[in-house]
Amino acid sequence: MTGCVKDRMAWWREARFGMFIHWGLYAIPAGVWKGRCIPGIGEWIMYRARIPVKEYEKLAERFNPVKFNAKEWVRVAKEAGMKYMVITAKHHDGFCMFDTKYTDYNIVKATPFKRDPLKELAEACKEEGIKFGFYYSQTLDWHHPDGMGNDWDYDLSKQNFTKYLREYVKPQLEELLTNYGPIALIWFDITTPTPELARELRDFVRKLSPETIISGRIGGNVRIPRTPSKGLGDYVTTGDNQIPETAIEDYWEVPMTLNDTWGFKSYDHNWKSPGRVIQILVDVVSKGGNLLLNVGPTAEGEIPKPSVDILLEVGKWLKANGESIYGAGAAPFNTPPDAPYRCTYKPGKLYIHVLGWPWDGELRIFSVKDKIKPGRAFFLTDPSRGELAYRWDGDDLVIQVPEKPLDPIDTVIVLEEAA
Ligand code: FHN
Repeated sequence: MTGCVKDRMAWWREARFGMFIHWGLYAIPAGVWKGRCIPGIGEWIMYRARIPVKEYEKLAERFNPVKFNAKEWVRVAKEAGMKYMVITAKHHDGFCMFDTKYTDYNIVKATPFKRDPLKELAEACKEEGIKFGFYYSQTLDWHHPDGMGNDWDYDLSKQNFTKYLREYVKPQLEELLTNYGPIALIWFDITTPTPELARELRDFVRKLSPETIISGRIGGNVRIPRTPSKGLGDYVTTGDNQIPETAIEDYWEVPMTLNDTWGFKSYDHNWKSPGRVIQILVDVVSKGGNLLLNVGPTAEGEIPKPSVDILLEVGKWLKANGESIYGAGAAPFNTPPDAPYRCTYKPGKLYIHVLGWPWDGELRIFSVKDKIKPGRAFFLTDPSRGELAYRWDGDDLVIQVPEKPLDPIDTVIVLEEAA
C-alpha cells in the first residue's frame, strides 16, 4: 500500500458510517406502474416494467421536489452520526440529477424544479464538515442508446459502449469532479465491462481528482465468483446488504438498505429498527468495515419520516458510544459469529459491545488468552468509570457484569490494555 492510498483513505477509515441516497425519477411511481405493484427494488422500475424510454422520460415533467432542503438532509445525516454522503448523480435509468451539458435529460433542464440539488447538497455538506460523493452508474444506462441494459428500446448488437464511456461518461465525470468542490468519493456500480475500460476510467478520475476515493465496483480485475473484490478501486464493496462472516484485511464497505429498496417505494414498510441498525454498524466495524446506509427520498424531496426517526435514534446511541466506532477497527482476534458480543478496537483499547446481556452476570469473551493483555475494564458510558472485575477461565476472559444492561441494544465495555 503506497502512502498516497493511505492518505486518501484516512478520513474514510475514521468515518465508518455514511449516508447513501438513491433519488431520481423512480421516486414518482414509487414502485407502482399503471396501477400494478412492480416487484423488486424501486429504482429498477423502468427495467422491471420494461417502460419505454419515451414513456419514462415523461416523468421528468412531473418531477418537482419542492420540499427538498439540502440543509435538512445534511442535518439528518449529521445527527445520525454519519460522516459522509453519497448520492445518485445518475442511476441506471440514465436521468441526471445534476446540471450537465451532455444531455438535456437532467433535473435542471427537463423538470419544473429547475434547481441542481447536488450543488445545494455539496454546499450544505461543506458547511457541516460532511464528506460528499457521487454514485454514478458507469455501465448500465437504460436511457442512452449506447449505455448498457435496455434491450426493449435498443438493439444491443448495435451499441458502442466504448464511445458511450469516452464521449458521455468521462465528460460527465469531469463535470461532477470539477463543478461541485472537492468530491470525496465516486461510487461506481456493478462493474465496468472490460478491465481496460475500467483502467481508463480509474486513471481518468485519478488524474482529475487524485484525492477522490473510487469504489470497488469499478471492477477491472479477474473476479472469483461471489468474492467481493476492489478491482481497480480503493476499497472492497461487498454485495448489497452483505456483511462478511469475518474481518476483511483491506478497506471495505457494505451498502445497506433501511427497508428492502434503495429508491423510494410507497409500500415498502419493512424498516430495520434503530437497534438492528446499531448492531449492524457494530458488526461491520468489528470486522474493519464501513457502513453506507441508504435513504430513498420521495418525489416531493423528503427523506421518509420512518428513515429519519430510525437515523436519529442511531445518532443518539452514537453520541454516547461514538468513541467505540469512529476510527475503530477489527479486534486482533476472531469472534464466533453466534457470540452475543462484538469487539471493536483501537490501539490500547478494546471495546466489547454486549448485544445479548448474560443472564448469569458473567460475560465470556471466547479464546482471547494470547491475544489481549487486559488492564482496567469499565462501561464506556459510566462517568465514574467504576471498574469491572474479570478472571481468566482457560482461554476465555470472564467479566462480571450487573444484572441489567446499561443499554439493552448495546452496552459497551472498555477493556484497556495493561502497560
Ligand atoms: O443495481 C444497483 C441497485 O439499484 C443499487 O444502486 C445498488 C446499491 O448498492 N447497486 C446495484 C446493485 O448492486
